[in-house]
Formats: sequence, C-alpha cells, structure tokens
Amino acid sequence: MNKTLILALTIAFSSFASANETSSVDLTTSVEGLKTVAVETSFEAYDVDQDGLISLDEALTNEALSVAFTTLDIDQDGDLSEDEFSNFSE
Ligand SMILES: [Ca+2]
Ligand SMILES: [Ca+2]
Repeated sequence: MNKTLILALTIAFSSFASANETSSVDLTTSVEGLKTVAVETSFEAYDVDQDGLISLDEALTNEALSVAFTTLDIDQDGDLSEDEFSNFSE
C-alpha cells in the first residue's frame, strides 16, 4: 500500500522535475500578473547555499515558488537568478 503511494509521489515529482522540457505556456500569463505585485520576498532567504542562484531544491522550501519555478526560470538553466526571482511574489 505504501509502495503505491511512494510510486505515485515519484511519478508526480518526475513530471514536475521534467516540466522544463515540457510546455509551460499556461503559466506564462500568471507571470505577467505576478510582475505587477511588489516583490517583498527575500532572494537571500531562498538562496540557502548563497551561490547567487536559487536552485529547484532551494525553491522547494516554498510551495508557491516551486510551482512557479519553471515559469520564472526564463533562460531555463535550472536556476533562478535574482532578476528571474524578482518576478516572483507570494
Ligand atoms: Ca543557491
Ligand atoms: Ca535561470
């Protein structure tokens, strides 16, 4: 029973992790909306290893950010720069 749950979670995570390769067109419009909201969230708060980029692992600490991650990652390098992160607001 637990195995089924783990499998389901694994599949869910895999599809999330590969979202970079798939279309995120639907999310593009929501980024436009986010841009109008003042960004008060701290880039440094998410950049745990302080390498100047927010990785997907770091983004996973915030549900809203992890959902928006692939949309915010405009150059699709798998990390959010401070510029890319500036489009995010909780
Ligand atoms: Ca980092
Ligand atoms: Ca990026």
